[in-house]
Amino acid sequence: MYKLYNVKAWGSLSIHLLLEELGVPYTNIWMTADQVREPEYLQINPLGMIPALGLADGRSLFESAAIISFLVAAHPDGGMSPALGSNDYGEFMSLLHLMSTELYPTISLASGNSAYAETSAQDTHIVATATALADRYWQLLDDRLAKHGPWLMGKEFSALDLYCFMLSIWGKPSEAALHERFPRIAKLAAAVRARPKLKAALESHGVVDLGGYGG
Ligand SMILES: N[C@@H](CCC(=O)N[C@@H](CS)C(=O)NCC(=O)O)C(=O)O
Repeated sequence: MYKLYNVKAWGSLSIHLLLEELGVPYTNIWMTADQVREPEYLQINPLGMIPALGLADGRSLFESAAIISFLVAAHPDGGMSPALGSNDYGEFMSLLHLMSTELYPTISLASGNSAYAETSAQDTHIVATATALADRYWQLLDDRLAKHGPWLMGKEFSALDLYCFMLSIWGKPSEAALHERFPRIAKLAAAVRARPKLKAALESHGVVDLGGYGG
């Protein structure tokens, strides 16, 4: 059985929602920020970050996009990605990596979160650059939804939409402000929130309502 190392409204939210959509059994391990920063947790995720996914053989996976790629491949009948190896899957991977390697760090830098806190606090130029880059990526995603929506993979809901939702709740200066500027992201977030399978998990992270994360 999987073990999900989980902090409320942190990067594990997307994995938590994906496990719920897939309907696979897992043990949920709620962590505090302090526990994540304990040296013992480095055995689970050497980066000292959330998320991490423990496997039945004792190993653990880290990096959110890697965990998502693993889960959709390990549970291909779960319907949370296009068919593995198809061109659509290639497109799915491009968008997943755009969000995880470009958008996620720019959001973290712009908000001074996590490993970036010191850099962001010291360098206002970096914060401005990260904010502008994040806007550019949000626009790209919003434009794609306008053209090919309602979901990032068109008519097919997928793990990408859960990931995009997670990033959107961290919108600055608030989630509502992000929604005003990017209306298709707002629509996607509302549609994710309306999915019956996700009700309990969304409640447990305190993100049922717009701005639940504090923005
Ligand atoms: N590249 C990592 C980024 C994960 C990340 O930034 N996680 C943040 C929470 S959203 C974290 O665990 N920060 C550790 C801390 O603030 O101590 C991934 O995609 O998994």
